[in-house]
Amino acid sequence: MAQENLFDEIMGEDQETVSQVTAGAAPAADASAKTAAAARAAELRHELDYHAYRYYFLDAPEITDAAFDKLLVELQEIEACYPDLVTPDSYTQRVGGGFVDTEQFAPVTHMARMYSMDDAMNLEELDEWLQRTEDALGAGQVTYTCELKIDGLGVALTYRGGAFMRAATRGDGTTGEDVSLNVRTIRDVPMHLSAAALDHMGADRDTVIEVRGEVYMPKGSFVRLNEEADAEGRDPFANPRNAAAGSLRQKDPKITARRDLATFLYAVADTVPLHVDSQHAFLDWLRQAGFSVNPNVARCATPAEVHEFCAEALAHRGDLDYDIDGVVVKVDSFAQQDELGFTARAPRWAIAFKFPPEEKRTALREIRIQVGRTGVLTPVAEFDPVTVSGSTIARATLHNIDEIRRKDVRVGDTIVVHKAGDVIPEVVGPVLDRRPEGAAAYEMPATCPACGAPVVHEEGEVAYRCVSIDCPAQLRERLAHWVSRPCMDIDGVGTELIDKMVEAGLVHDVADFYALTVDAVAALDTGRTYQADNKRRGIKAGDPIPVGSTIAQKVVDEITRSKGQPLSRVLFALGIRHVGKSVAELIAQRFLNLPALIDASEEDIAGIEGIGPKIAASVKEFFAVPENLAVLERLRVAGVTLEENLGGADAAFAEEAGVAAHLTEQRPLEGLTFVLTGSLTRFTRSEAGSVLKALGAKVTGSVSKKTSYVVAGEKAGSKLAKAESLGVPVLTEDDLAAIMATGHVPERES
Ligand code: 3BA
Repeated sequence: MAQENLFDEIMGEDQETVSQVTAGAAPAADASAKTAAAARAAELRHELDYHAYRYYFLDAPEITDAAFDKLLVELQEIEACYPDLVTPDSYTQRVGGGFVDTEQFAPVTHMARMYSMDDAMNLEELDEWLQRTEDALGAGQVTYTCELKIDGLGVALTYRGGAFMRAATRGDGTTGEDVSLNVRTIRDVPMHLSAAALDHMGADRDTVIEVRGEVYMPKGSFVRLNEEADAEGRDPFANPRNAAAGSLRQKDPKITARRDLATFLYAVADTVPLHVDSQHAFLDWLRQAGFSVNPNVARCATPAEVHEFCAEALAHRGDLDYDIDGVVVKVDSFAQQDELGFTARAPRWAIAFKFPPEEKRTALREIRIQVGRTGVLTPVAEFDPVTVSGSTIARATLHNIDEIRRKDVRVGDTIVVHKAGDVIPEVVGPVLDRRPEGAAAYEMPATCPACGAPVVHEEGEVAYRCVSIDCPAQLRERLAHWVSRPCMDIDGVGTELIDKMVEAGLVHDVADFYALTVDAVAALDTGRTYQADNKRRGIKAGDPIPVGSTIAQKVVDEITRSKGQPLSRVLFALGIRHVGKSVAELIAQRFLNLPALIDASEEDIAGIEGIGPKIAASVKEFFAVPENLAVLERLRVAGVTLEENLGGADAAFAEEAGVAAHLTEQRPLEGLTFVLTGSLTRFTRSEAGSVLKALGAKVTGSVSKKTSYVVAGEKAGSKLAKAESLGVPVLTEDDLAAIMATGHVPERES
């Protein structure tokens, strides 16, 4: 269908080109020309709205794509000449920035609270709610509106005088995030509400309404998006809901525009001005106004009819092109809704009947053992691929032997799988009456499947461990952890390449990454082979394909770049037991550099707020191992930053703090060492530290003879005293501000 591309074209780059070409015409305009332009712009907007409405809602376009485009280009040209004629609701603004009232992702307070809904997890709980409702309002006196529960993201759309003004996520129900720029690109969101619907509510140009609903990604679009991700080597989304969330959170609305999101609306902040008296009449009003409203709605006069609707919905769940996770049952009459009112978190007049998570049967082929970076053996169920809740799964962790025994799953079993929280693949259990004869209970291996070393199972612990120090599987996981995004963030080095590096004997520990040469990486084979001969290059089909110098150069560049990562990331990347990302940050912020941390006592470490004795002991233990210290020394020699708060983040922060770019380039404080103490009023110590480092200074935690300056804020204590006793010059916060402005430490007559 040709028209499918209609809005893609509108949302392409062309729009900016048009504005640039015509922008120069503005000064020539006089007042009467502007009045005429304004009138024409209004006319064009009206026409565009009308044709978009015919196209999207009536599915009966009257004009061709090209004709629509022509109208749009004309409007764009007018708006380019008279930027103040641009309105946020203009169809020309479906992509792009520069809006008056909206700032992407800024907090938005909803007109009225967006409540939650109480859940009924099974039919019994649904019946309890129905019973309670009938008791309160009179048996047989209640009509219910049943809606499908769309598994999307709650949003609120605000219109002023019938024109789109803003969109926000639900957030915590009181405050959400401004997602106007992204929502504007969703094709079924009307930029103007129909005149009929506005008339019905007696709206004038100042009337504000806030309608609510769900943004979702159709399953088909989700599958296409993931195929694309696969082809481009990006991580796929786990499910349509995550894909929709990711798309809505895009910084670049052009990307959102290509994501094919859609909406269903079902609520409003304030029903009073609408002149409707029931949920079903309200849904009609929404439809008339131009919103997408889910067509699968039923009015049910009895609890039995509600049951029937739920059964139907469950049966047809798989036929829909969007995910649903239940049915929402609402008391239809607004008067009766008012009678029931709200609890602290949810209306009493509505209930979400949640479907049990979708389950599938499949065959358990193998229980494979994964060796983690600390040597823990984790059993993983490998089963025939099945599609569950919109995506294909083929494996799920079984966590540990206790879990396997509890579930009693055996290789060869027919098993039931589902997605926990609709996301994480999980084995529910075996289908016992289909168990093949002779299927044996699973036992953990006695030796490590990766290195053959004996497996240790400590009394009272569930974990089985490979304690070999040169287990290749542990090494691989440790190396993979080192390069991962939250650690050293070395892009382009994945487990496959790591395996090749280890196999080739290039990498035995994390420090070896920093000795890799482009030539050595380029010569590694990718594990793939050439499909055809290439005489000129002396290649025969079946020859292994090497990594090649282009990719090798990128890999080496990335590794070099990672030397600038701060100490906190290094600490996390080292894989010290009990040291996760946030613990690593606390430690790094306290000691600021590695020597200080190595020198620290267990008590010093345990003295950090948020860090207990178990962690402190583990850290000390790590630094007590000579091999670990040797690796750290090699990292230092290679040039890895073993200090906190260095690198790009500092320059970025300095820029934000108003430090001139040429200063961060010149690094005028190179060679100077600063210590910050006491509390500053204009910035935090860590912010001030960032700026000083961006200017080339070293910032440390303790005062010594080598300290060039101490910056003392309010309530500076022992460090100030020490500076004075050593004769280290002391600066004030004002001096710091002067340094930020000039790059120089102010001269002082003493
Ligand atoms: N109806 C979600 N809340 C819904 C208006 C109430 C409500 C929902 C609904 C509170 C769906 C909670 C978040 C929220 C707008 C508050 C629906 C769906 N009705 N059909 C009763 O399809 N997911 N969610 N959204 N206000």
